[in-house]
Amino acid sequence: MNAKLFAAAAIGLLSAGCGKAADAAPPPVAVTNAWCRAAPAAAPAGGCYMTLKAASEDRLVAVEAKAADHAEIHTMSVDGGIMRMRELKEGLALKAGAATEFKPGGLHIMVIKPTAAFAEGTSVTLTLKFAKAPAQTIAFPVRAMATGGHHH
Ligand SMILES: [Cu+2]
Repeated sequence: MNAKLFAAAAIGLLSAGCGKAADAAPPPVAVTNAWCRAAPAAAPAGGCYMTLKAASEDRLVAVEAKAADHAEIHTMSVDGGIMRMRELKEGLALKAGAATEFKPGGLHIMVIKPTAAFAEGTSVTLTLKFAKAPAQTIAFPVRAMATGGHHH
């Protein structure tokens, strides 16, 4: 479905919610491989990653961070040889049954002005909000960049 149509449909459902019993909420979106990348205490922002899989078409609409100013959903792309990040202000569409991977160099959650350092062994609590599926609050363990994979 077209993303804009989908968003409009979701808003329509919300505003039509009074009066009759709501349809049963879809099952929670499966969240796996959640982690945040370790960063120095003075870092102005930190990156967190995960894999999302929704049973039915949905949308990640927002992420909330307790111990930070706020969090944003970002993509990263190479533009003229320069890596650029862009905020997905309308969230991210999730296709039914398809895994969406957030990873360094691609989709990520940007935690802005964290109040505690992203130190290995700690975790970062984020709440994922979806258009249809119930919100989920998850502790993202902090890890150093994975070794053995891609090196810069
Ligand atoms: Cu970012």
